[in-house]
Amino acid sequence: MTTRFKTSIFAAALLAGIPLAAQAHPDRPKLDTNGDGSVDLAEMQAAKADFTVEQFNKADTNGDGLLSRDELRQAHHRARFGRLDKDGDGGISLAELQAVKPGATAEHFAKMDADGNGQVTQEEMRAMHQERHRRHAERKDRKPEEG
Ligand SMILES: [Ca+2]
Ligand SMILES: [Ca+2]
Ligand SMILES: [Ca+2]
Repeated sequence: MTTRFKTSIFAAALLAGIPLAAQAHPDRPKLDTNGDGSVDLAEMQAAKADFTVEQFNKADTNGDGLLSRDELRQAHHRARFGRLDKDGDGGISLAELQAVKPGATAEHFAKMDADGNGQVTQEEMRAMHQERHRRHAERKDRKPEEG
């Protein structure tokens, strides 16, 4: 039951991150309609009619015909990265970042660009997200109750 609940939450995050039409109902997003913990192509297309087999296969990294939560999350990150990486060279330059986030400064960029080569890779972006999640969790741990 818990897993199923988490999958729904996760589906919400995934759909929210994909700027295409045909999103599931925002109050009860449900990709995994048969509740087996994974999402197959039919379930994906039920939620997003324009989702292609090609997209599915790309997301299905282990090729078992199902998208696990992990695979969905990775697909989500990839999609996000792909939107930023306009020239598709596998790295996000400051200009590419600013094209999407005009408020982003060189300082922001430097924080993401861990190895300082002027390109933020998917790996660097993922590391940054993980770090942010971790710090967020730590902060919550440190202040169990306040106010
Ligand atoms: Ca799979
Ligand atoms: Ca690029
Ligand atoms: Ca870099």
